[in-house]
Amino acid sequence: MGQSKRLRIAIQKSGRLSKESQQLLKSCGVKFNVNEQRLIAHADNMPIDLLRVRDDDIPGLVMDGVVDLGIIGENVLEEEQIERQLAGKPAECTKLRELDFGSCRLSLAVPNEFKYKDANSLEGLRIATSYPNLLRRFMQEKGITYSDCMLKGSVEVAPRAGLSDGICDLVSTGATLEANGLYETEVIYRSMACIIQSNETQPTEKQALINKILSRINGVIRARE
Ligand code: PRT
Ligand code: ZN
Repeated sequence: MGQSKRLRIAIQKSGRLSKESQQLLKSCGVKFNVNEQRLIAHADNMPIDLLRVRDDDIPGLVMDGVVDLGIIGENVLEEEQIERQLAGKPAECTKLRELDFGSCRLSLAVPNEFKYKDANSLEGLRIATSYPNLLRRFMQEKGITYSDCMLKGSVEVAPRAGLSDGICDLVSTGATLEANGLYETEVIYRSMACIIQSNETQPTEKQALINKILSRINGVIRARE
């Protein structure tokens, strides 16, 4: 395959980060049109290709050096990093900076009728989550044993469906928890979107383009503050 001369940036295809990721790059002067059917969008005015993928795939693509940059939630980045470390896969990349969108927190939550004192109240119980590694790290630090119930979606309905006693899920407004008769008891991780770079050594020109994009991102975010 060889290294591409064009800068490859992975962004979320569709979801909570996709519009703002595209908007940020457009604000940096990268001109492109997205065709919903296509994985790749080529920029017209710079040697940049955008790869539009599932957010979960972005950290791995960057850590394996398949793409040069990625825009991703810190929650997904950190979860994947732990997963890869455990699997002995490349797990390094460089966080260039946090961005000004995608804010959320990964929290523990339990049913309204649950009498929660502190994290020890979860001892021996089952917790549903899409973030087993971040959950394990938190529970190990607290010395709490628990079982997990791995769900990629619909985590918030697990307690009512009898699948778990509590959940560990992303929260932004708290409306989803409330609608499902749950309350937040503990924030275990705070997250924003961020831009990451692969640790592969880049040819001078490509690195210069990365520096240019980064300095424009800094300017765009400063102007929005
Ligand atoms: O298809 P793909 O795999 O790419 O997307 P996805 O469905 O895995 O992710 P997506 O688009 O839902 O979220 C992408 C990223 O957005 C997350 O990894 C976070 O970094 C960030 N983000 C910010 C959020 C939220 N806020 C958020 N509220 N991701 C998910 N949620 C969900 C949460 O899981 C829960 O279902 O929204 C619900 C809670 O929201 P509130 O406002 O009711 O509290
Ligand atoms: Zn995802």
